[in-house]
Amino acid sequence: MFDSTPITMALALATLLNIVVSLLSWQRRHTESGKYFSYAMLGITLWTLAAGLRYAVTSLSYKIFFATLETWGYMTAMPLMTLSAMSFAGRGNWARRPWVRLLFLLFSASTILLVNTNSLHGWVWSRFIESNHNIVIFEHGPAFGYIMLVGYAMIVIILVQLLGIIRKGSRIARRQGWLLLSAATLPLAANIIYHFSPWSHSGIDWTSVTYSVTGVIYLWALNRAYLFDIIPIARQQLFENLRDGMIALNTVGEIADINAAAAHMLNASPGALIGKSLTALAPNTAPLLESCPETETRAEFKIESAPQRCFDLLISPIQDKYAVILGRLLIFRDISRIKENELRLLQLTQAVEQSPISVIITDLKGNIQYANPKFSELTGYTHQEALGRNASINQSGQTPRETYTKMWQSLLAGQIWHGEFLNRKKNGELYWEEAVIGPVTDESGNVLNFIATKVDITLRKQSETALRESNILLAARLAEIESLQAHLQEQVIRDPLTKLHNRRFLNETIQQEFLRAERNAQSISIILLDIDHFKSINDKYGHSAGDACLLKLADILLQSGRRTDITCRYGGEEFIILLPDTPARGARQHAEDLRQKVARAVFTIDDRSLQFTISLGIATFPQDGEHFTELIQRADESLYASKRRGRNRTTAWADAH
Ligand code: GH3
Ligand code: MG
Ligand code: MG
Repeated sequence: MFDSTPITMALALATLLNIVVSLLSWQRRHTESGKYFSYAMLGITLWTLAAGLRYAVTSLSYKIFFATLETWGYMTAMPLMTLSAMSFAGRGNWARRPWVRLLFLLFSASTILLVNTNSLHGWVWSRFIESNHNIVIFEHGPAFGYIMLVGYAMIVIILVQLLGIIRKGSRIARRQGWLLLSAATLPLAANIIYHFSPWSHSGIDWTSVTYSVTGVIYLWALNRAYLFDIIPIARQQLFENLRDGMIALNTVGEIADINAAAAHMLNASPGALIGKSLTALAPNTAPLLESCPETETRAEFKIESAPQRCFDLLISPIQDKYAVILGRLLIFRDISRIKENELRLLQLTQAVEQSPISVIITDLKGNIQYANPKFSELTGYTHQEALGRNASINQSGQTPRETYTKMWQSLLAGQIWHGEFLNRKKNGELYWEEAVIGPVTDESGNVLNFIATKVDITLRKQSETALRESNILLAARLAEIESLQAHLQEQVIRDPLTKLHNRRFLNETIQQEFLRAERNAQSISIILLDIDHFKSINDKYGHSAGDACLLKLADILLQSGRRTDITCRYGGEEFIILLPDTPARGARQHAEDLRQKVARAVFTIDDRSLQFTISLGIATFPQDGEHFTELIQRADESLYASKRRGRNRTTAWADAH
């Protein structure tokens, strides 16, 4: 009943292969194209199985049954294979369209229907001619052309999709495209030969037989070329799009693969660099590549360009699963900016470390996160002691509360604060510091830290205080000197006993008084007076009693005069009164008034009552003389006239002459 021929053997092998391919592709069903392919492979398996059985069985009716079954498999596989190719070529949206699916279903269903009903009409196979070697030639009816046309149409679609992939796809996809194309070409060639060559009537359709080879290609594609597997594509994309440069070198140091970023760094396209020796392109990589290929090496290398570029390079071995070294993978990252920033940071850090100004950085609560050496030098707290402690360790309690209140107000408002603290060192010593405290903010304006820069201003403060104190002292001294000077001046122009102005004062003022009188056409009178027999008072009562008389007389003179009168002790017990704007008559009245007051006055000295009299002489400007010396002279003459006439009297010069 069965006949095992080479062709049945080949088909058995193809079926076996197709089962394996079906199973393998089932694992790739997570991609759309993989899913269609997996279903299509079931159809192809049915096809090759049925074809094998058709050639094996001897009975004609079985042969026709299996030929019908072959069409089931073939017509299921073809549309699914077309859909797979479409989605593989990125036209998955077409494959998903209902009308496309309906069209495929119609073609398949109509074909299967025609084949299954062939016994009724003979449109597909018109005659079955039994040949030798258990071969039956199926004579084709008119509907066979339709079935062929539909099959070829689908193959054309498949080929177009594959050619599209080969033309535009990624490297991996192109390779897979070529594999699928070669897999599709073989059955197509066999089919064309079967239908259009002179041997077609031999009754053997080699199309299904070619699946023993096609199956191997599929196996290869699935296993080695990652067909329908997204992981290698994803990895390839990752490799291509990575900003880090990546180069795969083979064992002799030639570039086996290079991504766009690496090619860009070497100023060439990836295609132009494949196969080139890396050390020839970038000689400074040579020393790094000399390291043992099994070990992972990390290094930094520089490219002397303007500006200089710096790379972080990781060289790792590429090994297969048997630990055979296939080459080396170089991953490098441009760290020029990082290096630049590192250098800037180092410079700034050193500037702060070496600063003659103390610098601390605190968190938002004022806890010290960094303190520079100057801070330690100034405060006595070492870096370790200061870390984590609150900046208030320096507070002395002598800085006004409102200084801190204002400081926090400014800082929390994101502003820089400037002010002075009276702080305390670790050893308890007080010191003044001038501080500038500013917030550190991120891009969004959130305050992260505070930076305080502080200068010791103790010396300045001390000299300021000393200066202030000496200023106060100086001012006091100055006031003292001024008062002394004023006192001295008074002493110069006053008589120490009676406190009346003295002769010196008279000499200084009399000229002005006379000028004024002259200018204002006013009279001015001079009264000169002398105590009568003063010698005998001194003799009788003692010198201090004489002094007391002088004081009493001075008192009477002051009490009686006008504010504008100038009363001076002229010498001994002689007094002079300058009476501005006073004519002779007024002067005489005043003189008489004085004389009488003195004559009436009774003093008590040492329980003894005492009285004395005075003699007075008057001269008046302008009638008695033009110049004051002349007038004094005349007043003196008048006084002596009073003395001569018996004392205790007044004489005006005009009366005497
Ligand atoms: P006469 O009436 O002529 O003026 O007689 P007199 O005694 O007053 O004579 P005279 O004017 O010449 O004498 C002045 C005396 O006044 C001499 C002197 O001892 C005395 N005398 C002068 N200055 C002071 C003084 O400051 N204190 C006292 N106690 N006596 C003085
Ligand atoms: Mg006298
Ligand atoms: Mg006298």
